[in-house]
Amino acid sequence: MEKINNLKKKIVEATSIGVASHIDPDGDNLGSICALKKSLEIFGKEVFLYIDDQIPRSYQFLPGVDESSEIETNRHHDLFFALDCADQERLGKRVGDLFDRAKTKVVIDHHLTNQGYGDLNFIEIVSSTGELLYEILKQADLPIDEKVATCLYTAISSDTGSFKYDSTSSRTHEIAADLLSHQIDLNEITINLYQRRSLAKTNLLMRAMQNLKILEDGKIALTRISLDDLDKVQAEHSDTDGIVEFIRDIDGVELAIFLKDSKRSGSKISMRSKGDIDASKIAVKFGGGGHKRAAGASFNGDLDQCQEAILKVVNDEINAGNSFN
Ligand SMILES: [Mn+2]
Repeated sequence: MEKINNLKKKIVEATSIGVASHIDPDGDNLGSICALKKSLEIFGKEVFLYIDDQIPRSYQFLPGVDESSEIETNRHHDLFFALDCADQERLGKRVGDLFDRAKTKVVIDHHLTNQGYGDLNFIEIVSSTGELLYEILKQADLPIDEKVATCLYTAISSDTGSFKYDSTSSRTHEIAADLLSHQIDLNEITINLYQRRSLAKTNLLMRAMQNLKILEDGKIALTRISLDDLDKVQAEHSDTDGIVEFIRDIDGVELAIFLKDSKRSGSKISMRSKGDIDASKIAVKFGGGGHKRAAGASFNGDLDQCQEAILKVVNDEINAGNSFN
């Protein structure tokens, strides 16, 4: 509680507050930053929101997500929040510089691998940053209105796979129940998050299915999408979201691996698991992280090299008798 009181004091004293997304922002990240921005604004604070990347279409409905500020290199904030961001590099260079210059840096996150790079660190292993932020807003007696509730519900729903992952606790549902009581439009959230797949994304999914490999007696599913694939169906980078879950859901698959060309250079690995396999153990071997059921990493090499490397690690695990039997 002392940490919460300290945070509240910093908020009360601050004249200028920054709240930033990480690069490749997802629903938990965007929902959490928009929720915090709105709540602090209702509390009477001036808040600068920084989203230095594209906002996926599914999250463009979030209240306040369109109110992000230009990054001005000479701006200083009294208080700066990094949410759902496991390490400072993930803020990107420009936002990272703003973070560095802030008087007090606050980190709110639910990633196990977060070392706590802020002055005030709130790191707890719960379903989502949205869930953790809800607890903090409540404890700090900061306002939650319909808009804040919409953002928090979106954050939690998206990061729990619509309340399906193991990380979903009875507390997660209690929080969701309270958020629903704020008259949020659940149908609007459901349609935006789960029921508006574009035709381009659908075509991309078909390409991913053409690249699908089923290995190890059906326990491993692997597929990949190159920049060329994206081009051919005129899909956006964020349109690859959902592919890894789609192949995870194949009967008998215990580990789903999705590889794609990174926006910048190299490749990206996303994994999902069901059953006993801990995907984060494999991700850590590539310098990445995450959770048992959802993990990822970056790879310095092209898709062929990436595929070879990850299959070797998975094979070693199998030969060592770990995870798979
Ligand atoms: Mn998250």
